[in-house]
Amino acid sequence: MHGNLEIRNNWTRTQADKLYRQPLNDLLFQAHTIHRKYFDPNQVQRSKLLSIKTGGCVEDCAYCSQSARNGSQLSASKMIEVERVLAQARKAKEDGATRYCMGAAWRGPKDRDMGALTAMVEGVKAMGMETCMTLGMLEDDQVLRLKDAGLDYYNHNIDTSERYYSEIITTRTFADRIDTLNRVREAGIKVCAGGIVGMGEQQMDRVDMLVTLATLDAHPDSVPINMLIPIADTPLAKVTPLDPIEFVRTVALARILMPKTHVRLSAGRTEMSDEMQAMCFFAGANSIFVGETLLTADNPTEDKDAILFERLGITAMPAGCDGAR
Ligand code: SAM
Ligand code: DTB
Ligand code: SF4
Repeated sequence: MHGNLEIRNNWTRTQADKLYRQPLNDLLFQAHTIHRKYFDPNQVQRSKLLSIKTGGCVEDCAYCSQSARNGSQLSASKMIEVERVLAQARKAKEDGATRYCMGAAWRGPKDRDMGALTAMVEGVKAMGMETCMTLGMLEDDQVLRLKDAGLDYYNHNIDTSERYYSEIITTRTFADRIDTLNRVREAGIKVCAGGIVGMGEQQMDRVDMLVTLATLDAHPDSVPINMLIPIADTPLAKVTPLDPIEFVRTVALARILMPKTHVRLSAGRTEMSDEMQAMCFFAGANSIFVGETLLTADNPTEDKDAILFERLGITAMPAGCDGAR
């Protein structure tokens, strides 16, 4: 437990549910008040993603373009060479990204991949950017090798509530995800863990997902909130889109439950209006992915984001600054 009463690991579902359902103006006011207490409200951190191994994944995540078990047409590729990753990272740095996130369509890395992965981490760090990887489940020795290479963050999403999890993924369990998160945190790598909304879940699933994250032994350092990007031929291709106000409520609740965490407005921004994104920044989102591709799906162009930041008076969080007050 922390000394500060606002930073709590003992949130109950009832408390969180009450916060989520309060009148929107009250929820936004409360979230924004907390946001400005802990962060500069006009600064947003920018991360850049690269898919270092695309498609052909053995897992059956119902939302994902990269699962070999879904009907999607994406073909499997091999892991890309270290030098190519570093060349892309250099470009991202020139474009203003402060964190470079490398993602692979794996259930988990194989030991034969570890040499290349650690070389990527070392190379990107040497450029002065923070490093993040998302590679699926990790064993203890793999965590240690990544930590030794200097990995700053590991992204591993719980994706939804424990209750709804088996509707979305059957090839691994919610507990498997929590195990990897605990291993990563115990090794001293910063944790990035969030989920996806708009997958046909109930309001209580969104609340429960955030309560799970906020009651881990320590709050994740960053929490990505993804809006489902419906991918053709996947089981979730035709799911009814989520009311944008529900998305904003989810961001606001994440901010209230985890005051010092970077809340990332992640996948799905191409379908969001500028006004909706502005509401999310007011509600406490203070990080985004930049660049026109996420892993496989579209994201707003740098130019479009630059105009949005200009209109909102938002500036990019400088490198090496976590934006905290
Ligand atoms: N294979 C690794 C894993 O699952 O942890 C890493 C890559 S995986 C694509 C990273 C995250 O992207 C997923 O956990 C999910 O939260 C998010 N994601 C994947 N497809 C998405 C989609 N269509 N819409 C929104 N978020 C998505
Ligand atoms: C996260 O929570 N969102 C990012 C990152 N972590 C790895 C990935 C979004 C993927 C969106 C779908 C795609 O590009 O295929
Ligand atoms: Fe594989 Fe990750 Fe996609 Fe699931 S989300 S199918 S584990 S790449």
